[in-house]
Formats: sequence, C-alpha cells, structure tokens
Amino acid sequence: MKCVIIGIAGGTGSGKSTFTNRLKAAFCDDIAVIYHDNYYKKQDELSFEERKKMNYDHPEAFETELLLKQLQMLRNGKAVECPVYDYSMHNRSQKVVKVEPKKVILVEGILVFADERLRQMFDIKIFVEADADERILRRVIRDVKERGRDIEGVVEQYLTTVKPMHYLYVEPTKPLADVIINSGMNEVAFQLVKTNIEKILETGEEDGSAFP
Ligand code: UZR
Ligand code: MG
Repeated sequence: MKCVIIGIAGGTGSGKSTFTNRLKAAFCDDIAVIYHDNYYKKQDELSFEERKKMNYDHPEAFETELLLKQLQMLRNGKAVECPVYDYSMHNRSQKVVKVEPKKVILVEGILVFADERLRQMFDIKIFVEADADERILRRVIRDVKERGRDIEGVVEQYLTTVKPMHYLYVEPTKPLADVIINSGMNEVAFQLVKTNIEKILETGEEDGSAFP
C-alpha cells in the first residue's frame, strides 16, 4: 500500500493540533495521526523540578529517531506502538497507543520540519501560522486548563524558551512548507486540505493537483 505522509508544523498555539484533530474527526479510522509531542525524550532519571526547567522547544528534546523508525514501519504496512506524553509530569507516560498503517498519515508538531530526515518523509508539508499574540493567548488558556500549569509559569516559560526557540527553530521552517495556512481555525484551508485527502483516499495518488 502506497501511503502519503503529511507533516503539519507551526508555532505553539497556532492551532495545528485543532486543525489536525478536525481532520482526524472527519476521516476517523481512514487516516492515522501521530503527534511529535508524544516523542519527547523519556526523562525518568531527572526530578520533577529538573524536568520542569528543560528546554522543550529545541529539536534535541525529541526522540525523533523513534518517530522515524515508526513512520518507516507504517510505510511498510506494520502497526506501531506510539509513546504517550504526560505534560503535567513533563515526562513520557507508561501508556502507548497502537497506530495502524493507513493510506494517509498526519504527523503534527512544532518542529517536524526542523529535522531533515523527517522532512524527507513528508509527501506534503503544511505550516500553520498565527500571530504571536494570538498564539500566546491560546497557550496560556490551554496550559492552565489542560496541562496543569499556573499563569506565572506559562509566561516565564514562554519568555525564556518558547519564544526564542520559536524564532530560532520553528519560524525558519515556514519557507520549507508546500502550503502555509493562516491559522488552524481557517475553514477554507481546512476544506482544501480535506478535499485533497479525500482525493488521495479515493485514488491512492498524491499529485498535488488538489492544491491551488
Ligand atoms: P504545542 N511542553 C511543555 O511545556 N512541557 C513538556 O514537558 C513538554 C512540552 C511544551 C513545549 C512546547 N514547551 O512549546 C509545547 N515548552 O509543549 C509544544 N516550554 O506543544 O505545539 O501543542 O504547543
Ligand atoms: Mg498542540
């Protein structure tokens, strides 16, 4: 089975997970989704306080080798067991999720275009962009509501690592994308990508013709 791997990158809070999750909801079991965040390195040897201070916005924070290996396995038609990350613990959890090989695989994360080997894996590269003020506002709400953080901690993390790393490693990958989407909440962009995936699922081919 020929499979098409679609990379979805973008800054924190740009709406790339929302965009990805909407596609997953639209296609359910017809497509597979993998989140690079789940491949943050295991850090069992560090204390919670030490883990809290780590730089999670650097390409080295991820075990990208494992993701590359698992994408290759999916390409070869084999199911994989993806790790699951626990943000409130700043560590990988004990859980794994089984991901079956599908014709279309979405791979989402802030830094999925920062690694040359990963970039080579993608048949289509989509970058979700949004203004920095919108991204930080969304991030504050999300990290407090869903990731067990307090406002002061989110702001400090944003200013010390998230923002500088964004301009160093995330933003420079934008020109490497095939398509740049203006926010993950963009309905027109969503419909365009959805239509393209429908076409791939029908024909099994990706010739780029569904994109303007
Ligand atoms: P998205 N992250 C944490 O805050 N703690 C962790 O243990 C692991 C990751 C954050 C990470 C990055 N940054 O900005 C964000 N920090 O998760 C990526 N600091 O996730 O794209 O959903 O915002
Ligand atoms: Mg996300």
